[in-house]
Amino acid sequence: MKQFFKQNIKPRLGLVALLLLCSSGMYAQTTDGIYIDSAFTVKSGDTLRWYGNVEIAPNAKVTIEDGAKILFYGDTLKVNPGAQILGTAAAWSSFTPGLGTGSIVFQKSNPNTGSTNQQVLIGGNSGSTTANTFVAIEINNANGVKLMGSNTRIGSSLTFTSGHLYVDVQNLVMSSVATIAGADAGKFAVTASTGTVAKEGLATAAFAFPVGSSDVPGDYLPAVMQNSGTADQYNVRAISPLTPAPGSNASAYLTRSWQIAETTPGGSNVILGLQHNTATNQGTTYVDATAQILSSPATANWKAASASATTQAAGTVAGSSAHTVAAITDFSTNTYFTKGLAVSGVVVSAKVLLQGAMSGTAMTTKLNAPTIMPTAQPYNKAPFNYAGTESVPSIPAGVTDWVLVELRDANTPSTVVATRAAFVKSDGSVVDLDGSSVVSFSTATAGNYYIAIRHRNHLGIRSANTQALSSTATLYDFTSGEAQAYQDLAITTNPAMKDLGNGLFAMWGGNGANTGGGATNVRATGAAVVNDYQFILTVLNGATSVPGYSNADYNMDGTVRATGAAVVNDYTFLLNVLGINTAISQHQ
Ligand SMILES: [Ca+2]
Ligand SMILES: [Ca+2]
Ligand SMILES: [Ca+2]
Repeated sequence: MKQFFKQNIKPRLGLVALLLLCSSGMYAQTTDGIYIDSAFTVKSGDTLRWYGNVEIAPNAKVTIEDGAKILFYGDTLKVNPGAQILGTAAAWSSFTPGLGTGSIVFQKSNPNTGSTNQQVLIGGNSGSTTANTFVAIEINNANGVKLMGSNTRIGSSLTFTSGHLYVDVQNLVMSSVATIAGADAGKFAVTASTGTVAKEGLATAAFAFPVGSSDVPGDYLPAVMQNSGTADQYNVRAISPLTPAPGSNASAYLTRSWQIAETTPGGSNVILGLQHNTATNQGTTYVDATAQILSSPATANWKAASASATTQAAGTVAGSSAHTVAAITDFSTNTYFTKGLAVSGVVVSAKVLLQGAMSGTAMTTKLNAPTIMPTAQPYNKAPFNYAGTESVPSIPAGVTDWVLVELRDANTPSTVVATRAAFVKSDGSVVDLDGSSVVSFSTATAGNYYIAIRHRNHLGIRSANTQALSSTATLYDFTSGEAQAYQDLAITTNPAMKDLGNGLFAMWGGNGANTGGGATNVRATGAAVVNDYQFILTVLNGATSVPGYSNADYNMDGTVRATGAAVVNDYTFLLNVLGINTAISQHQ
């Protein structure tokens, strides 16, 4: 950019030359560049015209008195860090940067050249609240103005007369008292990249962030905020496409969203109004009348923004497609907002026991102390082939192992509607990744399902009947009776679960050979694919014992063995599972 200026600034006019042009009433007709490197004032009532590019030096002081105006017809206006733009010269020692009505108007076409180029504003604001603050800016260029190189801060006002302000990767920062006027569906701040419109010290006075997309004309997405909590700076951008993905109900969503950040996390009490226009892309089943404001942190699914998220009112945002939500307290957990129908989600609260891990009336946690089990879900291979990305930084306390939880279709229970990897704890409770919550299926809709539980070396089970599932948890306890699990009457050798004899029922263990013909039964004889004893020998590969997380570790103590005392011998455990039977079969 520096090179650009060096090629275009000729001659460099100093204070004397500019004052001469100004005071003489003969406005510059040249399109040559102008370099301002000292104090310079536009008097109240005067209108100055700049036809070429302008650069304001770090030590320059440009005063635009109230009622004065600079019409900028050049292509690029650059303010260097350290330069001062002042609203009044009345009190040099006590001025407030940026306050006043004197404005710089970005205007095209250029009467000398006919240029209608988009103009560039390099605002030179490094983040300081005082440096390089414009008093007032007006945009009157059909091709708009683009921010480049640095942020632009405005002390008093921004006026849209014609054309957009393209913030690109910069921030347009409005002071706590600055206002924006004239924005509508034809002229607004385009936030197509990472740049935002920021408002300092936002408090109870409503402020409209005039953001939008330029993908299609009229795609104007203003957000209005009022904050009765602790005043803070908020940065807002409208983004497209929708981020993050909303899950399976994507067609019911507005395909635009807003990203809102606060500078100091927490302490907000914000009423947020979001508006879109008919030009805005909508999902094929989006219905404005029933839409809610939804929110999401960066990586989760959308949910209703708060308890009052269904509140719909024109409220602080004018227009037919305005929605409002109140009492948002924290923008670190509500980063993204959109409009649509919330996915209510389904939760499963279940209790199961694994025969191999039983120790008295509870299960061991030997795979978790020290941690032998993986921190990522292990069901990404046959026969499960579950591609879920469930993982944790560390295994929560009390966890016995990973299990797979499935929602099965109410009419065709072999059809899996939704799947989650989750943990089973020593008391049998099946919990989500935090080690305590019920298991969430965030993209499933409320309804009747069979609940199925599967494990890597135990035979799977499913509920005897369908369960009415919703976002409200109801415990389904498989351990309390044989009839809790579906019983396949064609299987006569064994019931669906092992009767532990102490009033508890558990999933049958010993199923290390769990693919092909061996997937749904436990055996200690026969061809290798169905022979769960042969599976142990294959894992041992001649060794006496193999430590680690293995499907051949039937008693779940962290070591595979086929010899030795009964308490450490996985083969002995397998024989105990079988009892007098040649095979134990799965009822699922
Ligand atoms: Ca805050
Ligand atoms: Ca098997
Ligand atoms: Ca073992």
